[in-house]
Amino acid sequence: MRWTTVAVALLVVVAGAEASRSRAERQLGLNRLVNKITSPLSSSYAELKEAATNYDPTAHDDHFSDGGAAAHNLVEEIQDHHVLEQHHWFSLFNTRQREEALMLVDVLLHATDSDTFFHCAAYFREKMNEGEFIYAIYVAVTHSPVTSDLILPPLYEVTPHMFTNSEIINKAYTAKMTQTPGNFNMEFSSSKKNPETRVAYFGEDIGMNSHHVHWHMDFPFWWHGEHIDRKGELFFWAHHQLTARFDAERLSNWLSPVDELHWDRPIKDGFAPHTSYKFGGEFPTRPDNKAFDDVDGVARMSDMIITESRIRDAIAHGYIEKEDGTHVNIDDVHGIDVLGDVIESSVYSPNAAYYGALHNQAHRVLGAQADPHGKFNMPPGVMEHFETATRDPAFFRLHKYMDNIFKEHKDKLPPYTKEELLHDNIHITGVDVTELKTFFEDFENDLGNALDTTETVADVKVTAHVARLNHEPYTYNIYAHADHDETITVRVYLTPKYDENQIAYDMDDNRWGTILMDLFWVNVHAGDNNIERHSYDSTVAIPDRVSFPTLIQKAEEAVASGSELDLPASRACGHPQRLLLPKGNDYGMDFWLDVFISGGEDAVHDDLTENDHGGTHGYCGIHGQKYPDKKPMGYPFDRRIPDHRVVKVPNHFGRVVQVFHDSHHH
Ligand SMILES: [Cu+2]
Repeated sequence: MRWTTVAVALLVVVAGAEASRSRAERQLGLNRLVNKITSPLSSSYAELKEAATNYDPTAHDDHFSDGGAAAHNLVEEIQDHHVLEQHHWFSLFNTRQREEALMLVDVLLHATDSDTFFHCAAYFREKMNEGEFIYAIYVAVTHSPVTSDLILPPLYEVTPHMFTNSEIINKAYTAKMTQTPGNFNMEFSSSKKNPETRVAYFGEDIGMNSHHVHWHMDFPFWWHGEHIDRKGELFFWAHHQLTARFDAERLSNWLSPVDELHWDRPIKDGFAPHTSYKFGGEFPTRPDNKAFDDVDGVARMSDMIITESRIRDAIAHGYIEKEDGTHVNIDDVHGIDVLGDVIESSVYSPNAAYYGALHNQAHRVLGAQADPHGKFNMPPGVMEHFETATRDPAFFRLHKYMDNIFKEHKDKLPPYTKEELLHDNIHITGVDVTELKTFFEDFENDLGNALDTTETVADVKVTAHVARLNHEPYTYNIYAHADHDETITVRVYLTPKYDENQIAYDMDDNRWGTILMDLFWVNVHAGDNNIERHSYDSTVAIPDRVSFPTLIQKAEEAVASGSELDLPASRACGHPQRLLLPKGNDYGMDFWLDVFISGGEDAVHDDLTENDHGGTHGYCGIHGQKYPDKKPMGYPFDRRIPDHRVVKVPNHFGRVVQVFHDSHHH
């Protein structure tokens, strides 16, 4: 009797392996795997529960592209009790914890069908640390062809502790204990006495945090899989844009642009995160004017200074010295890509032993300043997680510091000449834009996953709401005369016109603060053209994420009724559409709006006029393909402009626009 049941179950598993799962079924599987991550899989998830208990990852070697090697390896590590316990914090910057998470990534990325993917995930979910599991499955879903059409549930609703103030989490617990639903107002972490609070809506925006963590999942520094195009340059560019955008937000809030960090001077701004790990206690707090301490087991401050000077030496020399002593030239358009790999540093760095890992070490050093010698057993700081790092003002200081190193390299390159910038088929005669207006609105997110689940206590609805920046949709019209039909490359930039003292920036001063608003390809015909473009078409931004409760409901309904999942696939990497337009002010903040058109030969793919390749290539490239624009990211404002006349080509049009802020919005 018993044996028959086992045999039937085996048959079901084997039969299941041959049938491919619909998108709705796979989405449902993903939702269930990441739902309530700190509790065991719900017994109502029969198939996953069964796999968690009875699936044997080492018995399916032909379902893995590596012959099951990664699965055998991980199972062995678990059997030998080498892996991190559950209910413990996880940080990607912790070397051993990262190794474990990557072992699971390895298993999942080698799974060749969805059954193997989901059964393995269910099996390891119950045996590995929850943080490692979430990181691994998010990265695997991002990169595996088996799951590439799925929607990743928003991390702020999967691991709410990383995004939500402890005060709110405590209220959520009380709500469940007393079985009273609640919707709680979340404040920013500092008081109004701290000028940095004026821009906390940017650094603490959960959509921005989500973009940042997903950027690093699309482009992991440890990535050794298929080559990712211009990964180092994208590291520079995505963070450069965060820096430029943060400075613009500061200017509209009467703050001066961010000052860079110095290893030999105190960290001016402290930070109290008001956030706790689900397991591991509170995120450490750093007071104002903390002098840097060496961090045991990570780096001495003198190491940081040496690493920096080796990189700056390389920039001055114009080459990177590889491990074998040969040179990689960086005094050209590809130099930025190499330098990005070096500074991050990623697996692509030509000589990490010599040039170190400036960015990653800096994150760790900053994160550990509250307890540099481990005397107080503090868990990692907010700087040691990509989803929490931008909350800390030190994040932007650190990135300004690295951004200035990149600038040192870009400033060494020769300025573009008029001949290089001129595209004589196009003459832009004007640019119109509808009203540009920002406002704050209330946003609600679900906290259900913050709470523990048992079969005996019912869940109650708990949500948080928080003020977030948004803007009215806008449209611009670019009027361009063409001599002949052509596909053209259009770049749209926005740059603050005045500094914090209301002194107009010189073009060469503010070009580094230029914000990419859109990058697209369009066909023009001989004669006059009106190129109309909407804010929501921008290839820089993604729309609001589908909430986790909605995602769960839609997938369950679709599977139950045997219909398709009626949600479009969408990338998780992308600047939030809401934050596309920097905040204005009551009187209208002046920005330069620059439109720069070049020829279709800058397009890397042939179909860019009708295919946006996932929508968010501006800061996130195209997944699995080449970055669509052949020109350096930020072109033509990436180089010095010693003579304004050079950029005054007919295919460039600059005008001043005002961005208003409606402080009385509803
Ligand atoms: Cu980052």
